[in-house]
Parts: sequence; structure tokens; C-alpha cells
Amino acid sequence: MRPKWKFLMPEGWPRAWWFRPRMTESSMAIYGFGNVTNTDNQGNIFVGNVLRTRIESNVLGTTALSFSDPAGAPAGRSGGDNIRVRQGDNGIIRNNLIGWSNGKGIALEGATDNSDGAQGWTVTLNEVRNNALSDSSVAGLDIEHSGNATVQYNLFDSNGGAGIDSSLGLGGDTIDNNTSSNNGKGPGANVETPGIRLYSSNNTVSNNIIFNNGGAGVMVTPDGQNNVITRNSIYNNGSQPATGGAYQQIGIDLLEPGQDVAKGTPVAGRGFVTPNDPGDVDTGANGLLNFSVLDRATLDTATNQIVISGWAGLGPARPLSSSWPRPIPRALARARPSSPRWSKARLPTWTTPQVLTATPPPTWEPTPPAASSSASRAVL
Ligand SMILES: [Ca+2]
Ligand SMILES: [Ca+2]
Repeated sequence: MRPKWKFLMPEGWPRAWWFRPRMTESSMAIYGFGNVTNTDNQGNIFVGNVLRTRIESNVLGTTALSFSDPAGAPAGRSGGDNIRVRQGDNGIIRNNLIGWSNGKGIALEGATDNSDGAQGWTVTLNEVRNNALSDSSVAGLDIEHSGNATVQYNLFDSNGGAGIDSSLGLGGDTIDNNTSSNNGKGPGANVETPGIRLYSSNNTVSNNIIFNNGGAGVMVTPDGQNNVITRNSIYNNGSQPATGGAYQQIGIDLLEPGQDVAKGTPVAGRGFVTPNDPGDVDTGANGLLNFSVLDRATLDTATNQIVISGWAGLGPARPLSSSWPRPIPRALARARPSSPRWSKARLPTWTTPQVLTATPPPTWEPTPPAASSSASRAVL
């Protein structure tokens, strides 16, 4: 697909496009607009409080001929956000290449008092790459003071801040089947490091591949509740130096009250891990839900499979999760039952060494039921 038009920045123009209701924009290449990041009327496309806008099959932030840093960079880059929506609802952003802006790749912005979000957007089949170049506190996609978005089949890679964010959001987002990689490594002390940050409640993060991000694979901020994180492949995150210079972030970081929502807060002796607590009564992100414990790995020579088993306590459903660079086996992604019991999954036997997990042990573990108890044993 080669866009039909190329827009260059007339000197002093802050934005290229302002949408009217139900307007469709497609097959354009737009770059170079905007002087300020994360600001209305600054950037390549701005959508006001209108319904059902469609932004499809465009190249945003670069020329039509090469999806790469524009000539004359950094001065030739887009100085604002690539796409910025202010309170408009139910639009579609589909099949675009969105990259190399100083600000957000896609900003879905609502009213700061949460009275009117940019609600119900569908963001699908886009590549969102190398945004947030001069402002590491903004994301590839931010659903800010907004919610009910469907984010599916996108690639978010090498954005300076988080790959996907929901800053102070209204929640109800579905983030499914995306790849979020190499994000959260931008310069400056204000960098926001997660591959995906849930800053709201009632979201679902499923079937995503999340790796090589600067901080946590998925971070949930202390006010975020009832978020389902399931069937993802999360590995090799945490390369951004944390406070004190250590490289130690974890796959899923549920923040405790008062912890740093940009990078997480390492605690002496346990890093970013929140230990399981008796009765699971502690409070914070997702109620600081106790994590499942994998405590046994054996080789089944008859089937040439590795058998991993473990258990989880009472409470909401949770998956057994993994941290190796392969699609997670469906057997491992089964939700937990409502009573504590054993679970077991079978994996292929690899011929080369594989890193399975680097999670430190919890400081408290309840005694699991006997493995021989038929009432408590589950084979996934
Ligand atoms: Ca709205
Ligand atoms: Ca807990």
C-alpha cells in the first residue's frame, strides 16, 4: 500500500488534520506536525468530540516511502502526538503505520474529571513504533481518562514510554493478541517502563506476547482492580535500571499502595515481588492477589514431556503463568477453581536449556493439599 498523498509541515502549523463527525481518513502519509507532546491541537491528526471517526491505512510520522526516522531528524520528526483524540467516541484506528513522533503514537484522551472519556474505540492491526522519542513519560497507546477500548492485533515496539497505557483510565479495555516489545527504555528520569500498564479497572489482557520491555511486562497500579491477565507470553522484561541500578523487574507487577507507578518500587530483600499473605487480605493492585506457586517439575520419560505442577489458594480465578519465549500452552492458561488444589501441565522436552522462571519464593506458603487426594487434584 502506497499512500496517495504526502503532507509536509508548513512552518508553524501545529497539526495536519482536524476531524468532522463520521469523517474517514485513509491512505495518507502525514508527518512533521506539532511542537508540543501530549497536547491537544499538536500533532499529525487531531479528533475532537465527535462520533465514529475512522482512521485507516495511513502512514503517520514518516514519509510514504519509508517507515523510518524522517530525514533531518530529530528536527524533522513530528513534534506532537501522531493521533490524538479528545473525548470523541466509537472510532476505529486500523491498519496504520504509526511511528517516530516525539509524543504518543495514539492518544485517546478524556476529560480530566472523568466526566467524558474517549470511549469505545477499536485499535487494530496497527504497527506503533518508536514514538515518545523526546518524552519517555508517554506511551505508544494511551487510553487516558477513557475506556471500553478494544486493542487487538497490533505491534507496539520501541516506544520510549510504555507500549500500552491506560493513565487514570475509566477501564473496561480489552487488550488481546498484541505484541508489546522493547518499550519503556527512553531517556530521562521520568521514563515509564512497563510493556503494558493498567491504570484502571475491569480490563482484560489476554493472548499477548510481551517481552524485552524496560520495566515490568504488565504493571497494575494500586487503584486498578478486577483486571484479568491471562494466556499471555511474558518474558525477558526488566532491563531498565531500577532505583539503585539493579536490573530486576518482573513479568507482572501488582503495585502496593504508594509504589512508583512509572517504574515500580523495589523493596529490599524481595525486589518487585509482593509476597503471598495468609488469607490474601492485603490491598493494592488487583487486591494483591496471591500468585500461583509452581513447586514441582519432573520428566515423564514415557511421553518425553516435562510435567510442572503447583497450586493456588482460595479466591478469584488466576492462571498458572510462565516466563519463556513461546506461546503459552493452553493447558497452562486454565483459570483456577474456587478451592485450593493441585494443578499440573505438560510441556515439550527441549534439547537446549530453557529459562522457565526467575520468580523468588514467597515468604509465606500455605501447606498444599496432598497430591494423592482425588478431591483436590486437577490435571489441566
Ligand atoms: Ca466521549
Ligand atoms: Ca496477597
